Amino acid sequence: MNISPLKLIKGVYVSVPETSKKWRHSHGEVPFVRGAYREMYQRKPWTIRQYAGFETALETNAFFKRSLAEGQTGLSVAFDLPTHLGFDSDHELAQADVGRTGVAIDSVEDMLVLFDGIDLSKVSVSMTMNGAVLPIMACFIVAAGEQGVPLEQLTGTIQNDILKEYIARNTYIHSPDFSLDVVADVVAYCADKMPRFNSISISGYHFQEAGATPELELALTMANARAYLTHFQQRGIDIESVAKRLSFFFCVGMDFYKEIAKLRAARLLWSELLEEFGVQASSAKRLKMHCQTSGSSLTEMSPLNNIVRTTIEAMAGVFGGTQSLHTNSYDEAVSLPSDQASKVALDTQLVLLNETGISDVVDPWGGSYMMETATQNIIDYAHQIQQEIDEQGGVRSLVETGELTAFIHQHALQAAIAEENQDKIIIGKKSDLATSSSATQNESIAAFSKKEKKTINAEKTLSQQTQKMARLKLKRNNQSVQKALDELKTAACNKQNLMPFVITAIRLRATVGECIQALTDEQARYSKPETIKQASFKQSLDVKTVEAFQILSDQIGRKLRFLVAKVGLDGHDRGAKVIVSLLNDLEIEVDYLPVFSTTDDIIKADLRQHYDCIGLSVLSGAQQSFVSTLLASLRGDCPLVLGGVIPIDEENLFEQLNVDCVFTARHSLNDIALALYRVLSTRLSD
Ligand code: SCA
Ligand code: 5AD
Repeated sequence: MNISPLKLIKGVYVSVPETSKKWRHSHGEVPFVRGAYREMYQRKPWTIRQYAGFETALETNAFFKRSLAEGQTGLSVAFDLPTHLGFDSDHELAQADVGRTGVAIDSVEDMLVLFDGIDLSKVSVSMTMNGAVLPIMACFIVAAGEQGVPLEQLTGTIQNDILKEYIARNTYIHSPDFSLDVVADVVAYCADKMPRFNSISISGYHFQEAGATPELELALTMANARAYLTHFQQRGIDIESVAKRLSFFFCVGMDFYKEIAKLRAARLLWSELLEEFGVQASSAKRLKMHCQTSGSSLTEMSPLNNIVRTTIEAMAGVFGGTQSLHTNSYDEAVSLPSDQASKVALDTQLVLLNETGISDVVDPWGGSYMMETATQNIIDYAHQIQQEIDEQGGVRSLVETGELTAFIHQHALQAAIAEENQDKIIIGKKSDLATSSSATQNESIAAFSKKEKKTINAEKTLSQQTQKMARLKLKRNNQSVQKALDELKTAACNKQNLMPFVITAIRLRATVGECIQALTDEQARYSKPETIKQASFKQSLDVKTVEAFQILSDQIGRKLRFLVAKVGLDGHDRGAKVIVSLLNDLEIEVDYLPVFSTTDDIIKADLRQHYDCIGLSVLSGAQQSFVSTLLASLRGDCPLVLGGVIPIDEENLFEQLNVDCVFTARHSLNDIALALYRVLSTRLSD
């Protein structure tokens, strides 16, 4: 793929494109550019839907109730990584990650606690679940049933968007073919039994977080939407009957005008796409979206500035006509939201809604020369990307080759270069290791993060979940569970809709992990090919550092050898891959262990290669556990550096553990290169 980002929006615009005259009256009507509904927020404000989840269902339930009492109007569940990947909390690969980046759900018993005292016939619930979508949907359905809420009354959304998992987010379990059938099973089941439930949330958010520009985010989301429709059609699903419940999810970043234009363009593209698929009813062609402000736009330094960023992004979401919105917390780059930060994030929406008058006008940017031109440009760009994807064999094949992932990563590299060269300025993002003012600033973030940072009690969560599962297994009828799981396996072999089988198993108290295990027994877990594009950071790097590496390598008479590893279940690999590209530019030989590697994999790789340095990337908060395990078995003379979301107040701890350097988003590439050089030159001269 080789299309450059759009060069929008600078200069004076003197006219609107002809096409935009056609959508002048499109608020509430095809092609919906000006809004999904005629009266928009005057009739119903957007849903304030903050994404949240941590530790056990009990803790998250209390948080949900508090948020609803404080003015939130919908719920959104963040599951922990083991749940995403279909591992029960007692699985050995799950241990470090239980309850860390979301709530741990092992069985319907947890789901019952999660919604205890929350009336599921009244509150709509979004669940960000993709890999383990079958057992999680089943837990929700069974829990609602046991709460006395009939299926047809349930409102909410299941993310159920597996294509973007392969492309960017990495919580997939099965092969693409198998997974697409699972997506279709859920969509068909919901259309049949849960008419008020949105059966998919086709997501672009994660593309932008992984590096895509807003226009690329939209183009890829629409390409995925087309791939789903094609697949549903092949499966014999009537598109007309499911279209109304296919919803969307976008990121709103800091490129203000472009983000508004993107959301307007999205509605036209979807209505156009459904027409192509023969959908008749105009209400089915209405694109409904959730938006979330951009996590990756926020900085670790000067965290209060993030409130400003999030407010601006939220405004773009509202100007763009979103139906539902999450505003990120200002401590994003340090930890999960603290209580205070989540309150500010929620209040940001309440202020916009109640104090500003912004929601009084439908599509306030409509008719602006600039906005109409930008909207048309983005529509054209999306068509161009679709054409290129088609020419290269379509989304499904580009997912399998890793080409789309690589294309997004190329944009991430361009962004990293722009930041390094200061072509793109982000206020207070980088700390220059050499200057004393940054030392003062580091102290102030350390103080900030110590005082307010949310801490996860991972050990307690793990032990409570493990005990709860042991009790569940004692109480249930293990024979019936086994029978239900066997039937699930058979249904999978016969390509039946798996939803009813999983619901039966979950009702009998099978665990999430057992249901996934039944499926992976038939077909092993999928691992995707890794392709990492090469940037050229060289022009941005300090010549002296580049030369110093060269001299070091000449001195030892060979190239330096590094291992970069993503450890644990955390799928965020944007940063790790940028580092691989940086090391390549420094003429270092790099091996990359992709997402889901274990500390054992690292030790084994090092036994074979004897690396000059190992870099570990962790964004899930589980760094202490991984570092301790790794250091217990790693060669003492091998330098270890750590990167990711590492709170600054933990740095001393890692120093004591003999971690050579800790890097986070506040470090520039030049800082990282220089620090690595210092580590290596000291170690190699020892
Ligand atoms: C709304 N309605 C209106 C109206 N506005 N009717 C007339 N005039 C108006 N102006 C009606 C709708 O038709 C609907 O009724 C009902 O009111 C509810 O409104 P809604 O607009 O559908 O709102 P909501 O229920 O909130 O649904 C929004 C949406 C849904 C459709 C987008 O899919 C959703 O809530 N998505 C959230 C997804 C989410 O939270 N994802 C988090 C991802 P009917 O239903 O009768 O039509 S977090 C993530 O992935 C983070 C990253 C990570 O990696 O972890
Ligand atoms: N609770 C609250 N917000 C979360 N995010 C991710 N996990 C959680 C959670 N458990 C938010 C962060 C992140 C984005 C993808 O979602 O803002 O950047």
